Amino acid sequence: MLIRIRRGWEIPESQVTPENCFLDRRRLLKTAAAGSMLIGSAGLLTACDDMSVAEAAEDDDPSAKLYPVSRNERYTLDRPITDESLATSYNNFYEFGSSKNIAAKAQALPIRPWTVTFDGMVEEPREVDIDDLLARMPLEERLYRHRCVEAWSMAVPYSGFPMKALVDFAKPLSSAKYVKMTTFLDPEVAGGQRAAWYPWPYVEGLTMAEATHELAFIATGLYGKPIVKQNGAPLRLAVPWKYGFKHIKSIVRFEFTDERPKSYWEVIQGSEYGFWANVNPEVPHPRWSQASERVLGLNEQVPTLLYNGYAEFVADLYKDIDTAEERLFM
Ligand SMILES: Nc1nc2c(c(=O)[nH]1)N[C@H]1C(S)=C(S)[C@@H](COP(=O)(O)O)O[C@H]1N2
Ligand SMILES: [Mo]
Repeated sequence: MLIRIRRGWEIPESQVTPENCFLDRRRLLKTAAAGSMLIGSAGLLTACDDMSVAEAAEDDDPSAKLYPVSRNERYTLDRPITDESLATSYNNFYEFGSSKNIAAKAQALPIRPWTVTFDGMVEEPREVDIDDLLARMPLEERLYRHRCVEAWSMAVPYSGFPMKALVDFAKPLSSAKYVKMTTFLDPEVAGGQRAAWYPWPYVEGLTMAEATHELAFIATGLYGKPIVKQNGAPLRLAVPWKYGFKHIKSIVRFEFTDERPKSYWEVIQGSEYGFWANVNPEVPHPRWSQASERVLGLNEQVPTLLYNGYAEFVADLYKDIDTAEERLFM
């Protein structure tokens, strides 16, 4: 018998599923196309009918046919899913500017063809086309909380695959200690990259233990569709126990190394944005408290949880690290 113990932060699934019109509608359309439609669908369609723009855009994306994918129920939320319109219009993506309002500018990013490079300490370096990679990876959907270091948060359904599958595919040498990830560099399409005082391209890093942890996820979809450009198409990182700036977008390279990479924000201001960046309500940012967060859409302040609520999954990763030496929460 399978006994599942509900963790402290979990709530009944019924409180999050009503947001899932996007899935219901897509299933409905597929059923209709197959000719087995029952009456009553018109009302359902109207109820969930706010996605025509996104649907038009996905017609051009060769990965659109892969989604939606089935949800992995292991990862649950303690709050409703954030509205898709909010999660795709309130973004941090400095390549396209330092405001939250970069979605329109991000549409200039060409996402096909898109080549991902695996190199550094690997058996053999290789370059892979994103659609070939997607075809080889085990796609699933996960509901994850996202906590920005700026003390706002949301809850989103990512589709994608465990980063462990990607690491296995890359075949790193046993001497590799870190994976360094790099965002595209193209100042012609990304106006922010013309600002020479930022250390472009955006870089992030994880230890091998973090990268192969079950929660580390490569998101290639969002709300049951290919991930949109402003959220980091065609592939971005999701490590929900860490602050949002670790979630590097539009990745072109995974390099395996035995040297700890210095990440983009660490170069800009290392005293405020460190390598580890694990969420901890008791460790304030030098300029503000991290004790609570503003939940986007609810406009409600809720207490922030240790490791963003994922302590039961990840605390063990850090048990042997000397906190006098390493700032795990900054
Ligand atoms: N390449 C790149 N990745 C990035 C950023 C960025 O500016 N450039 N911003 C980060 C920050 S601070 C956050 S909070 C998240 C925001 O992701 P979202 O827009 O999908 O919510 O992306 C992260 N990834
Ligand atoms: Mo962030």
